[in-house]
Amino acid sequence: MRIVALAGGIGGARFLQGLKVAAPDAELTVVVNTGDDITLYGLRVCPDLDSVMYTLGGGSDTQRGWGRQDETFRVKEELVAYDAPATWFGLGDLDMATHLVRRQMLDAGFPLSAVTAALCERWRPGARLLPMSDDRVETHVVVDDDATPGNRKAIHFQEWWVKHHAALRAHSIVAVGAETATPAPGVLEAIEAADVVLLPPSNPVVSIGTILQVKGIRDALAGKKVVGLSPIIGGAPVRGMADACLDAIGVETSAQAVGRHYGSELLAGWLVDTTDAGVTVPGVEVRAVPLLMTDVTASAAMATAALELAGV
Ligand code: FO1
Repeated sequence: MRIVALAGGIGGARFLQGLKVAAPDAELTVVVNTGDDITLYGLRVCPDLDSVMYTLGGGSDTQRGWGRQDETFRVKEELVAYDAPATWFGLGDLDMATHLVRRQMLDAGFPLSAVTAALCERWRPGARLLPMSDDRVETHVVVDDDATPGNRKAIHFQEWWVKHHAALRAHSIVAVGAETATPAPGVLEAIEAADVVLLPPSNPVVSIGTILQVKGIRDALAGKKVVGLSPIIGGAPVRGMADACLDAIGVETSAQAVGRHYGSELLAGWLVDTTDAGVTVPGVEVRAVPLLMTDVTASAAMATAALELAGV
């Protein structure tokens, strides 16, 4: 069976661990959001690609959800001592090697998809990881500019998410570059060949939503069986701050609202948690199953339920 998943970072990575257990013989391709990517100190950091790669490769810090296990932050402490900019973003010492290799390959002219494949030679995630695009797409958030009251400014998503904990009201969220970006090599072909496409419980706005903005991806999904899993349980995001993102696009933070936001154009099936049993999405088959990814067994059960709902 050929499965394609569109994934963001932490929630997506956790679900994919369960999917690998639920469908060990499936050919799995993961199309990963790159809108969170940020350039710092000349290094290109790709949080979602790295979260998926480390998590499926067995090297992630399962507590933090991002970055490496057994990580240290000595370089970061030195950057703080130099009062360097952006030290609010915690670059770990082990993680740094990934960014150095990526920077070197990008500078040598390799596209992000080739860099990702090279990094996965080491981590062996047990799935093919594809960036949604080799073109630069960066999510920026429009917030009030306190320096000039009444004016607004756009800040990088990571600054909003990590430095400000998404506490600044987001007037809009813009995937800069999405309008001209093209899908990375293999993305459209993988979707075309898929028996099923899954939308893990990633952030529906800045992860799944960003991937869907890359030209051609939404159209490629039109003819496919797509099943999604709600990242919202009982009116709240399971982790992260998807509610702040949903507010920015005027979508209520509920399993029903997110399902309807994706809509029947995209979804054939929508899995909600048992807390949200009774949710309806016009034109979409909805089922209620436990959606808390407390461990890989729980994630595997969710993945099985999603594949069953897809009828594969
Ligand atoms: N998230 C944080 O909350 N604080 C950090 O300092 C931080 C550093 C970081 C470094 C590398 C990386 O790949 C991810 C990192 N993240 C951090 C997580 C990141 O902001 C999120 O994983 C996604 O961008 C949002 O899904």
